[in-house]
Amino acid sequence: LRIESAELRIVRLPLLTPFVISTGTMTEKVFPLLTLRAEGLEGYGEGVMDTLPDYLEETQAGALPFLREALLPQIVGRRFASPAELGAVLDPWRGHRMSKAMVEMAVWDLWTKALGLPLSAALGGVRDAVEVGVSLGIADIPTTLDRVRSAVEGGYRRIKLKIKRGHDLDLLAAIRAEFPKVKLTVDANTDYRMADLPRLKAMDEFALDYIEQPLAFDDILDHAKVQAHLLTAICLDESIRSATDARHALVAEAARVINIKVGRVGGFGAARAIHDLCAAFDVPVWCGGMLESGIGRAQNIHLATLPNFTKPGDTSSSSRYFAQDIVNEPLEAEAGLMAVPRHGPGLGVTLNPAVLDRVTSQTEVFRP
Ligand code: OSB
Ligand code: MG
Repeated sequence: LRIESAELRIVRLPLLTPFVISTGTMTEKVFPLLTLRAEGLEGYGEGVMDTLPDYLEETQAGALPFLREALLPQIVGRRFASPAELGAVLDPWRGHRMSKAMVEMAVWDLWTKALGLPLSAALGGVRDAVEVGVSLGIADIPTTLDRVRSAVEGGYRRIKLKIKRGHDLDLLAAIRAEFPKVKLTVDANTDYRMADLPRLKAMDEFALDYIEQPLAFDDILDHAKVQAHLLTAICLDESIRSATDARHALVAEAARVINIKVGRVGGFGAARAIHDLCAAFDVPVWCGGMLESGIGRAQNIHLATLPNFTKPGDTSSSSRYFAQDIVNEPLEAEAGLMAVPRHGPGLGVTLNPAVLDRVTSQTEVFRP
């Protein structure tokens, strides 16, 4: 595959409902979208970095010059026989895994389109639909109860509640009173400290499937200390930025579950390596999300077909987030199952150019 050109857009999609987590509120999903062109084909990569470093360190402001000045000039005009050959270009650069993921995922899309295979098949996926749940932002208890009710009625396979210190135990008591049996998890997005151990221990009585990322994004050791005191499993999200992070967490027993986001860890190669490592440690994984558009959702769904994705992921229906998506194919869950998009090989979704142009705020094209 010779990469003939690259196009980098900044896309802005308004959210139907503001999404509130412990670190802040999102009212609009702003993301970079990379298109690579080769041999009459297009490959897509949706970036998950935010405008500000409120989830992890990487930002769009840092990613754009890195892509523009370093990565894309090393990619455009060059030949790659497979995504594995990208390591020589991507690996020498420190960090920036979200930017690297955009390039890597776009090459996987191109490569599998050239092979005529669904991306899931080339990855080694074993299912044609994946189990999904919902991630519910922070809201008052009655509003959250309404949202849980509608998600359960919609057939979603688990409910994840965003929590923060002081918005946790009362909320859980109220949800459990009405839904004693529903598969329930919480996500703190790093809001807790070691001193909050009693509060975290108090969550053991709510039969949660796991507590996601209670402590700091860069603190695996303290998660191991907390995990040793809890009956409930800890799940790491922000702390797992690479296969090395996953190895540290597994060896330290810092988590009994891991959330893999392909856009966070550097692409499908790294995501699969983390998946395999977790399987070797008998630790189940699930596929997280970052409120992605249809391109990022398709990336996530293909990844989640790998065998050790045994817990429901966060890729719920696109219509829960956006009035109109940038892809033509509806990505809607039915009875808690999201079908793998198969409109052609690769990611199996197609862009809607009219919608995309309307929501693009900036476009740059790169040629050899
Ligand atoms: O921690 O998983 C997270 C959204 C933005 C930033 C971080 C997270 C999330 C979600 C949303 O939980 C998952 C989704 O519906 O895409
Ligand atoms: Mg999370």
